[in-house]
Amino acid sequence: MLLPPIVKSAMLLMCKAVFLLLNGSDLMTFLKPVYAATLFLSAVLPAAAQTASAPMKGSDGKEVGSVNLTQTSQGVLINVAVKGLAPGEHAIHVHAVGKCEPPFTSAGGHFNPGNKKHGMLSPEGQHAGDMPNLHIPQSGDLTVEILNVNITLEKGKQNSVFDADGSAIVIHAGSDDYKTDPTGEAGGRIACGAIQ
Ligand SMILES: [Cu+2]
Ligand SMILES: [Zn+2]
Repeated sequence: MLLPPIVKSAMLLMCKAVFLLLNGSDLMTFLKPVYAATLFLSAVLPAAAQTASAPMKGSDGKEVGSVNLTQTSQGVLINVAVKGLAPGEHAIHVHAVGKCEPPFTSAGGHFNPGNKKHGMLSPEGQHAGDMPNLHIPQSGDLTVEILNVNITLEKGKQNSVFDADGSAIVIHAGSDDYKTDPTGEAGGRIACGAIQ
């Protein structure tokens, strides 16, 4: 019983409208089970892919792009689209707090629910929020996709980015050396977006 979400929503809306119009009339005896069945179906049918986003702002408050996150069976697929950044190598991480106030120290350290050390080159690594560097071309604009297998968008899980204080995507002035704990020596924070 696979219905596209648009059909599900339309069915539900129609039933809700009829429910409101005819509530109290004799027809309700017939319609109530239909309404109940529709509610039941909308609860048990598979939901659309879970997504989230992080609008990225520079330290001057200007928008520098956006990050879109999609839950997959293998982890979270992260689409990063930035513009006007300094060309070169820049670290990008998921940080522990969903708060982006310049100079973005408000976002806390790297998202690290597993209590690991920083970096994929560390034997005790890595933080769940650690990811490969972005290579910004001369134009300053870059769109790239990253699969992070260590995080989830599912609330309630130990490695969920939607924990009590949220999480943020942070881009740094320098590159991540993938080994220096706890920051990867990536320098200052040039862009930040709270995941919502
Ligand atoms: Cu970072
Ligand atoms: Zn880290």
